[in-house]
Amino acid sequence: MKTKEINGHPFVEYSRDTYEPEEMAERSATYYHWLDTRRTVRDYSDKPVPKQVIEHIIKSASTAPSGAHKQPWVFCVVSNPDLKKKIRVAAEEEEKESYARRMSDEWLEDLEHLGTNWEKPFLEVAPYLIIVFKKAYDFDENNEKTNNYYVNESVGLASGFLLTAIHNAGLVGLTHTPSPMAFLSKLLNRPANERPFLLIPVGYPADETYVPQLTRKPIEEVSVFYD
Ligand code: IYR
Repeated sequence: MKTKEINGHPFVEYSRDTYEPEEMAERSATYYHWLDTRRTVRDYSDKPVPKQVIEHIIKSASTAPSGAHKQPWVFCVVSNPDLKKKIRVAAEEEEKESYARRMSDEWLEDLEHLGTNWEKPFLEVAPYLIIVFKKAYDFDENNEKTNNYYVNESVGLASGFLLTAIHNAGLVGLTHTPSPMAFLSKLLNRPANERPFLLIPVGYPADETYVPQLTRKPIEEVSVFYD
């Protein structure tokens, strides 16, 4: 392996498989069609999922790029039934208040076609809840505060990687955002530098699962090419 130094830091030579245009076109099309079969699912089976699968999914998420390679994320994995129940009870308490009073009429109307409400049975039924925390700052080996950069972008990317890894495993997930999320810091005993970012139940879909009939925006609507 060829190496060199930049600013006194080690670099290793990198190369990867590349493809001729035809194969590239085929691979990118195949990947798109596969990724397009991912759906947000709210109905879960309680069928167990091997812990090793969850570990691989988290390792995949943690390959995401991050500001200054700080990897400012922590994935809390909850399978303990008592803790799942506590999370469900606390989330539903907040969601009840949100749906009844905190969300605007426009917001509630925008959600109607998704069929969501304050009830969150998946928080108990799904075998795993992955709660993604962002690290607003960190500590070095001397316990001095250190900075993280582009934390939301970084943790958003890692969460995207997490969702594709879940899809790849043949499992389903849901980007759940109970609001406010402070109860998660408390129930999971997280330190002050860690802030809840997303709660993602992971599992098999329920035997009979329905998702809203959605279409995705066509490429013309989501891109601008400057040739
Ligand atoms: N957090 C609530 C409400 C909700 C908000 C949006 I924006 C959604 O896309 C879906 C739901 C809930 O989880 O029900």
